[in-house]
Amino acid sequence: MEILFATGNMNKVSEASEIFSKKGLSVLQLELGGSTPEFIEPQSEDMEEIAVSKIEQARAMVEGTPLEHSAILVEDSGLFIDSLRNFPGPYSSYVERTIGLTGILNLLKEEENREAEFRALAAISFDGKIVKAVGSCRGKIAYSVIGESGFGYDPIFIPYEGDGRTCGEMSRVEKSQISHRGRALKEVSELLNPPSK
Ligand code: ITT
Repeated sequence: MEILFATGNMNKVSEASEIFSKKGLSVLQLELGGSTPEFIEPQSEDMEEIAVSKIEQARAMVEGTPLEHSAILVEDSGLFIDSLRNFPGPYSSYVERTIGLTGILNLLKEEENREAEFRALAAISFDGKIVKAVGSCRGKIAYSVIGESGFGYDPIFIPYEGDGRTCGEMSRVEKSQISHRGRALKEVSELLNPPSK
């Protein structure tokens, strides 16, 4: 079975491919007419609302095309920093594009509490149903940008379940084992294809 991932982020597609391949499922980026469709993300603090809205938009886009009956995956994620009262949270994309990683480090310059959490909500629509799962990963914000792997906030996030390196210093496989997205995608893949008892 093939799953179409409605995302503009190829790093997410690679991470999902890695996880779903273990279930014998392949993941491809959803493309229509040779390009990745643009979604309107509702300004909401509720990740589930954002994910469901993306699924509805994607389903409407594939209607009447050869992809109409394909399974569609969406995922919404963000970085929630304790001392900033969960900022940037649902605004993580915007904040990354505007003030960037150094902007976040500047906001935390005098702050000793570096606790933070990545959260993800993954949802798959297939056969008229939607299955959803959440995942989180706790850690702390580094004092500088370290590492060139991954994407987004990876070079400033040190997961507690790691060995002190940032996610930006980890391989894709290492990150997926403990990451918010790894967990949400693994769970949603199990709901799709429950292990035989
Ligand atoms: P979509 O097209 O799937 O929406 P996106 O990159 O905009 O792709 P999100 O809105 O889910 O994804 O991500 C919100 C922000 O959080 C964005 O700035 C990402 O770079 C960042 N982010 C999400 N997951 C991350 C991860 O695993 N590591 C580092 N940063 C991450």
